Amino acid sequence: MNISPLQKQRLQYTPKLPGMLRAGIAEISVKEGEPTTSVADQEKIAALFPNTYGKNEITFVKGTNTSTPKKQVVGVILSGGQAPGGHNVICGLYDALKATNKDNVLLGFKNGPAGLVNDDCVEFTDEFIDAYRNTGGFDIIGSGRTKIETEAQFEASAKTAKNHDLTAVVIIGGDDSNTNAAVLAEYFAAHDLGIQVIGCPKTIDGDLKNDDIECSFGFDTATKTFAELIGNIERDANSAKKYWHFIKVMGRSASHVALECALKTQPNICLIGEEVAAKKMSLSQIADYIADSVADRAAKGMNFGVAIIPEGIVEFVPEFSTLIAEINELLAGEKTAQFNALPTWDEKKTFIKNGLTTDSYAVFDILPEGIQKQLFLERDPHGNVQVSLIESEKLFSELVANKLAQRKANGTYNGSFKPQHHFFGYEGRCAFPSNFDADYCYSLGYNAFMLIQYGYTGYLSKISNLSKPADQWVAGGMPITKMMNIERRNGEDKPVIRKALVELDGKPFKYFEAHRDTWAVETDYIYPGAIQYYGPSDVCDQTTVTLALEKGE
Ligand code: FBP
Repeated sequence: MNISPLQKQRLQYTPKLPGMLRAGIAEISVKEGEPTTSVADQEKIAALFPNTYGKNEITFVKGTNTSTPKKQVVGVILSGGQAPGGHNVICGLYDALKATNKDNVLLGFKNGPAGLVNDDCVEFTDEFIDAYRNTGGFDIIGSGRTKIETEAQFEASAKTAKNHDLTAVVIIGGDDSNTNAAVLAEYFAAHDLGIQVIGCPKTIDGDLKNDDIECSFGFDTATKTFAELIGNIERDANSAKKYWHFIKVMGRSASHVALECALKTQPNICLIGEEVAAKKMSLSQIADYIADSVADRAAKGMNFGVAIIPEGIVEFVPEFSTLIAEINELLAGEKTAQFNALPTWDEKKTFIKNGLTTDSYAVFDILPEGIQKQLFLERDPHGNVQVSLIESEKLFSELVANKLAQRKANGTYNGSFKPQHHFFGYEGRCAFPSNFDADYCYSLGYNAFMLIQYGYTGYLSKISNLSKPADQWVAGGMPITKMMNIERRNGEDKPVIRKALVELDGKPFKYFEAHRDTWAVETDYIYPGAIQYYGPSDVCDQTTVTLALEKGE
């Protein structure tokens, strides 16, 4: 196989482990901490997870390994969207498993949780694993978004586990997948199957974090990749001095990715969905906010700029969410066919006008026609608007153009506004993991095996103290139920891991808030450049600005 010189080098990279995991398997001991309770709805969560709720937090320490020797057959699953470092979780898991007992077996279930349900797996060997060390992507076994939630799926999973004599399953995923891990752990425990389940926190979106989990893996590499591209665009904007760049970045629900990119690059504008929702901002207010920066800069002779837009922004705009809900109602059931049968866009618009409330139609009416059509054409299998496909970078640049045209007409603006559009998401999800993600992921996997070896189930592999050098990281585990609460999902109360949104009183947002007015009118860009894998530690090993600010550094 032909591989790039960088990949060749990265295959040789030795990921760093937390200090307490470095002495070798024989010298990893466990220290039990306090019993845990869920973040909310304690009674309900305890009732739903009678076998796995309330367990103790645990930390690994240097000391004699007192785990019971037993042959382990572990299955691993990659779940949900790709995130840099997933391969290293599997490598860390494999290395710890084989170092404990060379007869232990690691199976990779293919294409997400469906691989466990359908019994589709592969056995890892040294040669297989070695080809994926420190590489990006999830192609080692593929990923998928199937949820194991029906009785039939649980039974099929148990059957697969029995077929292979599995002793444990490791699920590498985001909030939904780890919720699933907790449910599966409870199912296996309730049926006395002797199969443990351990989760690992993954998602580039950064919204799986809390007091225990300092960050999800992949966030560091993805934001570094996007920030490199944004910095390059800033430099182009500052060179050509003729374009305003509207850059949408991934992050389906929370705006952590946008905020981290802004902290790294100091653009003129960065929208934060959580703030838009808290201030109940309308589309028109947001457009005015951006137009103010465009006009102020134009007045200083700078007809260029950079605006970062989080992927999930429109769902945070209250009037837009109402519009989406009304459209979903309007096209429910048979009405989609009726709508599709209308031959012209004008007739479709009349149908829409008659079906929406006056307020929602007013919001619909100010949208560019391309976006209006997107709202009715791009629908998911349940008939709902696919909000993530809305080109919000184009939506906002067009709304801003309209505002500027009005300002030009009343003589308050006299600049030139030429927008360019970008969407960064897939560009960052499979990058070679940064040293941080390579080390963090390998540690998460290695640690997951230690949790298995010590008999824990329903736990998340936890590595903390992450803003410090790796030898000071702390390895341990936390019951997944500790992160859970009850939320309404598809009309039902469900136990789920609480998603972490950007906190408006948190240090990262406060820092951004204190500086953004200056960034809006000055050209105070930072150009982060490409991720560096070799060289001085302050260039290669530092993690995110978000984490540094959260830790007060
Ligand atoms: P996860 O939550 O599964 O980690 O995925 C997040 C994400 O990368 C989002 O940022 C993005 O909206 C979504 O996946 C895209 O999903 P898909 O790969 O199905 O297009």
